[in-house]
Amino acid sequence: MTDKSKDDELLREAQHIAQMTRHYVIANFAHTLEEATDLEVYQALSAAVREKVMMHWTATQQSWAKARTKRLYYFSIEWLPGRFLANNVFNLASMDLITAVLAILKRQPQQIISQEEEAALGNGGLGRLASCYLDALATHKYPAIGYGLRYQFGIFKQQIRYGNQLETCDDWLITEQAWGRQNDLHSQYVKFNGELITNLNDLGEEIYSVRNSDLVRATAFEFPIVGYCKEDYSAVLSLRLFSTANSPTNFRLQDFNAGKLDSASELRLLTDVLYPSDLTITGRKLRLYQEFLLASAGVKDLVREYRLLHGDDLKLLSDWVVIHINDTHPALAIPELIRCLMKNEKISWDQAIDITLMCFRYTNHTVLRESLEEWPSEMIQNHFPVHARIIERLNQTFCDSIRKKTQSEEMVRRMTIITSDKKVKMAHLAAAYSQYVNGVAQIHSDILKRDLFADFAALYPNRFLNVTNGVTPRRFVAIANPQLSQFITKLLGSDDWIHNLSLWEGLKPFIHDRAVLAQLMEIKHSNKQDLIQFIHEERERKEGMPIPRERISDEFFDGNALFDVQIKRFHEYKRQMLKCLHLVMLYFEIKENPSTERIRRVALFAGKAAPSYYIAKCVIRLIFMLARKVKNDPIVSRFLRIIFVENYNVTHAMRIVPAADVSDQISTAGYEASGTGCMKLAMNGALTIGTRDGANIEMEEEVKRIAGPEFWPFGFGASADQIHALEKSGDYDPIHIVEQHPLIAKAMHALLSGEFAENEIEHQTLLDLHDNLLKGAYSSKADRYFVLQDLPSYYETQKQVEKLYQDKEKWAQYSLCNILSMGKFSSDRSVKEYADKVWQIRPCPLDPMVITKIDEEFQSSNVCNVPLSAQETFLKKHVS
Ligand code: 26V
Repeated sequence: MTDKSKDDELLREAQHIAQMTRHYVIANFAHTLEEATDLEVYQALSAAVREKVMMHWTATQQSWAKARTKRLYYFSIEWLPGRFLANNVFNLASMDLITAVLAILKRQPQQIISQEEEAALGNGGLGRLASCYLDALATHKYPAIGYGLRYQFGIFKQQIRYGNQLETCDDWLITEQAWGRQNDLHSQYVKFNGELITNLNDLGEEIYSVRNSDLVRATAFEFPIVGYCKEDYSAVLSLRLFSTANSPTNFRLQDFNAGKLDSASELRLLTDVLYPSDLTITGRKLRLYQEFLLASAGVKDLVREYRLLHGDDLKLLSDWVVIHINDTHPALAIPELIRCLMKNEKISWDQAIDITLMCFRYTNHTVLRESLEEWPSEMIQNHFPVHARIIERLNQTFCDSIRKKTQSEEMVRRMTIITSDKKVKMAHLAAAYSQYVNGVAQIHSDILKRDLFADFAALYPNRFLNVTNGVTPRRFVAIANPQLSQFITKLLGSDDWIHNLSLWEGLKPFIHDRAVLAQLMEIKHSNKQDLIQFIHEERERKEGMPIPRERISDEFFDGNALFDVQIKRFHEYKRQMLKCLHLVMLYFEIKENPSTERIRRVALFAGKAAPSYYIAKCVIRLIFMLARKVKNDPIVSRFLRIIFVENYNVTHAMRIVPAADVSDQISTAGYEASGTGCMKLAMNGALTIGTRDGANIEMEEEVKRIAGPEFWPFGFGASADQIHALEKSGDYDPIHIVEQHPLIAKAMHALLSGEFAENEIEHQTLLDLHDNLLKGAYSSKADRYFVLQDLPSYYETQKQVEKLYQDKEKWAQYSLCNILSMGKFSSDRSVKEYADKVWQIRPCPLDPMVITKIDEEFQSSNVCNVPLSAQETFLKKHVS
């Protein structure tokens, strides 16, 4: 197609969607377009786009049913899909379409798109990864379904008041939902509580059921996940989220009548809140209920779907079904599947175990001991007696097999699913009954085999794999950074990279092209301006009054500075504290030598701390104090600014990432399983200052392999092995480091003296941070995460950063070399690896006959199908 006819087609489609939008504004809101609010236009436009999505969705589901292919069921208790409208339009057509539609409707695209509350149904990396994978699965037409929970309140909204993190409710459902809709075909009843009943089946084996249980209705809501596809029909997958909120069945009227209000609503509230922590959850009944709800409703739904497609013989389940559990949170799906299988009289215990083992796969996402789930078996017994009994038997069977294999009681003791103090180790349950177990970066997978699953790996060496994480280049490059995308497309002569990121290597010939490098820096500068604009708008919205743009712009040196960003959850192991101490050191350095030539730097932080994580909240408060100090200092503020962007979420990431020059990936080596922000930032041209941890290691390998060794210049700090050795020896003494480095001593002393504090509470915060590093708090050791150990080398490496940044052209060259080496970190590569090595599933194209039939049926009944001649008249009138 020529450019001209492409443009014509785009305009025609834009006109059609604009027409539908007008129609929906009147039909749904009783407003004409002129009267309609931005929210109404957003809703109506979503409804119009949704029609096309629905056609593709129908075509996908019918094609896959017809082809009878094996399907992936991806269970995750967290999902972070981000806003849908723009993503769906981009993946179906192009961003230009939305721009054209809104030009016809005379509305500002950003104003309309930002009406959508993002579905923030996760804490961080694990939830966002699941969403990146669903995007890639859809793009490459893999038959897959996502299961999760539809929390009424997602992760809390974060506000910073005088340095305090305040958490408020994320009421994302307050407006009518444009994308997620109830679909009762998939709703399920799930049984909680009650008494165990044991019977024998036809084979004379025990089967279990329950009496006097609570019947809970899990209502299914479905979100369409649209794959990227330009030439053809996009595949559209379902993200199926269960909720207990809407069903009247879940209300206990008798309890209400007896005045027991809490108990009356208990079941309706199960899916009210996402647990806002990725640390420990000790003995929270509600959390266990949520996990069970997801596991049971999901398994029941997939078994129902299987019967529909393949009949009642569940022995063949693993030919058609693969179940992935994203961390251990959905691991109760294992006993739930056993229960479903054994209900069928012809399946024995041993067969049920074989089938289950063939169906399940498990990804581990953390080595932090406190994040590994253990549930008291008494709790499982009290609420899920059938599953408790099945887990007991699973443990028995598993321990017997270990005993047989090793003749070692010690091995049995170490590998048992139920410990001697009666805790169920969910990681052991998942590892014992999954065909494959994987970590999320090579180093993490190695550590799993060495530590957490050492015994398992010794006995089942083929079970353990690595699949390094990846992120979607659609959302995080093509949509978030349109200028860079267009530039890359122009250089490569094609936009195929959007679904095949390895093509980026083709940018190599440009690394010495001065015009290209200059343009790359211009794009970065323009993205910084966009970020400033965005923050300005957010700030105005928050304060409810106009703020002079210059004031915000000035906080960012008008974008004429190095943007050094650390954006991620606040955790001690992620070491935001390390970056803070570096900023304190810079502060003193500048104060002492104000006349030294140096670069200007904006240090930008964003991220949430778990509400109960005291030290993490102290670090946020420290950032607030430092930002204030620097801003008010006439000398230091000439070179340094510190910014905290509140309420970090997917939408914010999409704004900050394209503007970053430096990406801080500074975890204690061995602790960050992979990290994914590191990939997004590097794809958008930021240079990584990072420890040799998680995916950083593989990013380094790729940059060195593809671009050359000099292009990964800012690695620093102790390796995972060195940290491991320090931990084992117990020799680490942070005070020794302070004594050796006068500037570090000065920074630490500033915490003690309260130099950055303006009141007693602030001073106490600084003291607590100081003591956490030098004395240790509660039962933990001083500086558990080796912040001071790596500070000198971070400080030196940041000097290298400053030096390189002085040579803008060279910096641009490094940036381009990093970009072009990131092909491996696309979620498309990860998903293909999973499909081949872990899931054994294949892409399944949409069936042309199905498409034709749906197209015809849809077009013949489409009320907004305006005749071509009328379209053209309309076009002439409205688009100049
Ligand atoms: C643990 C728990 C414990 C119980 C309470 C609720 C809860 C919620 C989540 C978690 C596990 C969080 C694990 C996680 O998010 N890990 C991150 O996964 C990313 C994707 O693989 C990876 O890039 C990050 O390095 C890893 O920290």
